Amino acid sequence: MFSQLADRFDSLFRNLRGLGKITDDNIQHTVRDIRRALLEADVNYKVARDFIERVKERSEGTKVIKSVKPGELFIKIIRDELITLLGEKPVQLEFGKSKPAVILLAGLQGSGKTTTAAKLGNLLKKSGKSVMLVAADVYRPAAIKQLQILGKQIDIPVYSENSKKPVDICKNAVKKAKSEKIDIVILDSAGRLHVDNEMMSEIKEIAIITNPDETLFVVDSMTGQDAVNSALAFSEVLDITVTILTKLDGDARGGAAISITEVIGKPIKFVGVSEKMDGLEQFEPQRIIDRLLGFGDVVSLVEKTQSVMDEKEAAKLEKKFRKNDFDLEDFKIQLRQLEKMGPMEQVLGMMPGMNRKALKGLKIDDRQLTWTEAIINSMTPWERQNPHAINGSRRKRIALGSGRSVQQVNQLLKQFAQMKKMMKNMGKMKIPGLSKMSANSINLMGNN
Ligand SMILES: Nc1nc2c(ncn2[C@@H]2O[C@H](COP(=O)(O)OP(=O)(O)OP(=O)(O)O)[C@@H](O)[C@H]2O)c(=O)[nH]1
Ligand SMILES: [Mg+2]
Repeated sequence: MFSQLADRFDSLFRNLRGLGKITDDNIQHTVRDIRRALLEADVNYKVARDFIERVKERSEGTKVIKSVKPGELFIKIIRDELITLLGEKPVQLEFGKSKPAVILLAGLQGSGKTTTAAKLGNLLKKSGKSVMLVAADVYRPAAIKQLQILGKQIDIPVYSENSKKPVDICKNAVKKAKSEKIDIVILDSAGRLHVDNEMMSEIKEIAIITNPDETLFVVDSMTGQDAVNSALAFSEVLDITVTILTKLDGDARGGAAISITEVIGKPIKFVGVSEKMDGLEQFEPQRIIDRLLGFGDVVSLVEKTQSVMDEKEAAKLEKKFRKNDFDLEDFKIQLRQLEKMGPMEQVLGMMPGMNRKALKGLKIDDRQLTWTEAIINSMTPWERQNPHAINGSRRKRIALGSGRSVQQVNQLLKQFAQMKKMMKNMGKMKIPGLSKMSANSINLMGNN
């Protein structure tokens, strides 16, 4: 997510941390670097300009403060301003009293409306609401079918008609939902190029007729500066309430999307992080920014860990860790849990202080988990408890049994030994236990 910006901030902050004091010179220097980073990430130039103005103003005010760590103070200012830019708190969708509540999705062609409609339906359904999806795109031949397939996957009814009039379809759908006492209706509109006046007036009419509780502007985070223009065009005809950024999983820049918040003055509510039906996350500015700035995302990490890890098991492992009698059997258990947490790069990205450059160098291959597990599986219980005592012939046997090379077995054992050494020191640190454990295991797998 925003990986290019994150990289830039990474090196910027490394320099800042060493600052002895804040001077005009280094303020100039830093804001220039920030500006460049923002522009390269496709942040709208006006937004970037205003942003650095604010940072500059505030950092000038701190020149006189005798801070212990001036660099950290500077970093804090940047963080605060980014939070101001993206919003302090996550926003909530608001539904009026009358049922059904109506959600209208609008956005450019291919921005992800249909997928998001289904993902959102899925999310709302999980929160206990009854949902109806409405196929109001009668222009693209396969559009209705697409929504029907998604609806089936998540077991949500899809309303469609043979009619060629989206406005009528939406009106009828809301009526039907009302008679069936459905809580929420999600209208999937046709994709449009904003130059297309006819379609723009159509969506306007849909909005007038259905009077949506929420009008969501869906935008592909990979679109460049044009995203800002289309956001403006849509906000002229529609009363957009929140923005949804899609395809953040594939995005390296995303700056244009950041700019939208500022330009149309509407917060981001959700982000799409995969094509799958569970790939819609609540947008939480502070967390995203902390991740962006390399502070890690301990909250998400801990939540993720908790969701897959048995608490008792975790406590047991942690204890072993502290006592440093963690063996390869324990390690295997932990690998399984790591596997459940999702792609390794995502997990790693949440760790505080995780150097992104190093992360890139690692070339994390999720198959490593399986391979490492295969090697451990080929060991006898005694070998798992006494990895230091595994001799040459045993190594050969393990390699054969697991289908990996002797070299890979050697590497695993060597790194496990290193990890145990490291653990002695880590035991004294106060990072939430689990993330620490994971950090170790990943270290171990990286070069396997
Ligand atoms: N990786 C990823 N792909 C996404 C995401 N959201 C949507 N997509 C993909 O983007 C493509 C377009 O998505 P649609 O939902 O069809 O977009 P749309 O806005 O409905 O398109 P039109 O109806 O043609 O305007 C599809 O291949 C989706 O699977 C996301 O968050 N991540
Ligand atoms: Mg669509």
